[in-house]
Amino acid sequence: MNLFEESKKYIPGGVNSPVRAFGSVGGEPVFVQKSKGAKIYDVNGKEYIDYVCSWGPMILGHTDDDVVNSICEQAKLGSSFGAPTELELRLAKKVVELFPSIDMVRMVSSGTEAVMSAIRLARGFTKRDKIIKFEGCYHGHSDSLLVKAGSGALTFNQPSSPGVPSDFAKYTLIAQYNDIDSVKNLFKENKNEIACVIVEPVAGNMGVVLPEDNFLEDLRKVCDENEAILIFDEVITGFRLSEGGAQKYFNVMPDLTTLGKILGGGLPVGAYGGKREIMEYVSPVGPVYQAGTLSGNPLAMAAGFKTLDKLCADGFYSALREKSEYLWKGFAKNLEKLGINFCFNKIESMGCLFFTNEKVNSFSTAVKSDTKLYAKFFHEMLKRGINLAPSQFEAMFVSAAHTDNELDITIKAHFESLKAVL
Ligand code: KE4
Repeated sequence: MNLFEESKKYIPGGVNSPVRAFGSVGGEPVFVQKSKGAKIYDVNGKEYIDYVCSWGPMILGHTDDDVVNSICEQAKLGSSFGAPTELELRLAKKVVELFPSIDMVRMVSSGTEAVMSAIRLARGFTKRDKIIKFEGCYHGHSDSLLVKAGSGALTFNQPSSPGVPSDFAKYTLIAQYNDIDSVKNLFKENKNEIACVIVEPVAGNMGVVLPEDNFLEDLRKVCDENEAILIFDEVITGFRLSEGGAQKYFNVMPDLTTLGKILGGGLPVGAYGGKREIMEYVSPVGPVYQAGTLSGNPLAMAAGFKTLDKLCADGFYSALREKSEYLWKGFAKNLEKLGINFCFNKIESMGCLFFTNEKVNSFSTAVKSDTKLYAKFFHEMLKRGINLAPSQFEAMFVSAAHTDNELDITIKAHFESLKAVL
């Protein structure tokens, strides 16, 4: 039976998240059956060295023994109670300990839910309706944020989704990443009407685009000047760039932070947190309502806590950085040997090869990439057993489980694949 054909009869596009459908790279998606360390195995037993890492969460590598044991132990005690548990308190305290700007945190079940809640909170707290996001940044699929979004929305060339009433989308103002003047102009044109600015401190959904020239510091300043809330969407960068995310890495403090992915260690978890004064505006303490049947789910709390516990071990990030730099250097040597000057953006253990010779530091430069050439490269790498994101506008991730040998195999495959497509 062709699983994809069969799935398409029961699940829209045969997938539970659009970007998995290989829509922009063509061909049939790999159906994964199991995983271990840096490897995933498809239903035919073919193995791949994985750099999707479930879109970020698997920073320890797949099926980490300690994380699996934590989940199994907790499963025997109960998977969901709909009541407070010590597990969620323990994880909340860990997040507060690790994230300098977070005094309090609320657990939810996805990054989308975290962002949706943080936006509602910012609007409720400031009593303003408008928000600023950046073209090409993706913050999940809640209505306010599906305007000029990145990730799958960009991949399928549907950055603004049907189904979002224009009356609603008009409250979402669009600025350009790394262009602080585009933000200042919006504040000037919408005086005292903007509740918040939401930004990916490192953009990971238009490929990887790094903040430049004090962009984050300037955002902090312009939000202070306009008494607007600065939200760092750290669903990708949280626990990825450092144990305290991008805000610790760049030492720029937002008012609210959204988290997900790594926080759940592979189970569904999102979270939003920040200054006590703002967070106490959330029900049941304050008037802004937000709730969730499986929020703080015991299994997810157990997986998340064990994951954070392990990435806080001495030397975790320096070892991960070393692995990542080794891979990035291998890629750079390949490009040099082949006389290619494509733009490769990277920071710590996340990176992206843009199929364009231009420096990519904005949405407009990112979309100049040759997505057809990326698609060919993607399949050449897949053929060689390397699993990359099936879209030019995503990031690749290195995990603590990638061995030197697997990195060498990847560097070799990268050279051969580029040679084959160019
Ligand atoms: P989820 O609702 O998918 O857990 O999180 C939404 C989200 C929020 N913020 C950022 C910065 C994100 O990157 C995401 C989700 N990321 C995409 C891939 N870049 C998820 C992959 C998918 O949609 O299948």
